[in-house]
Amino acid sequence: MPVDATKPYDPDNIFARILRGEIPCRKVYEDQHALAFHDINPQAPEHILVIPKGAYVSWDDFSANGSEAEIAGFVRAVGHVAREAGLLGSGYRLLANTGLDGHQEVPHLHVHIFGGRPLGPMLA
Ligand code: IU
Repeated sequence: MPVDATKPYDPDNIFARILRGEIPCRKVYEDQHALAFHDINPQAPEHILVIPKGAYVSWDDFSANGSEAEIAGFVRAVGHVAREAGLLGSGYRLLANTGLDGHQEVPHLHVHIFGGRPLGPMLA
């Protein structure tokens, strides 16, 4: 079920629990600002989620309330993960589903990295 991204952050959402180590994930990368792990239900040969370590519901929340260091660190982490996954040559797609119409299911900001096959035109 999609979530309302204007609601306050829920500290018990599944990605918050992954960040606290309460639930395992297949980790790809971690630094001070970000954690990246394989999506549990991959939609492409490479399907990685990158999440900020701070408590942000959406890109909107993050861009409005995140510090410069958090934002820069997160953006750099997304690029680093895509590069380390070897996707630069063939290309890839970044996606951040947001709120009800965006069909965001987990209310902690996450960027999907899809790659490893031709992805076709953007879905609307
Ligand atoms: P969305 O952007 O919020 O719609 O997508 C949430 C993604 O999180 C989706 O691709 C799920 O497969 C993925 N996911 C996960 O990797 N691990 C989990 O425990 C849960 C969801 I719940």
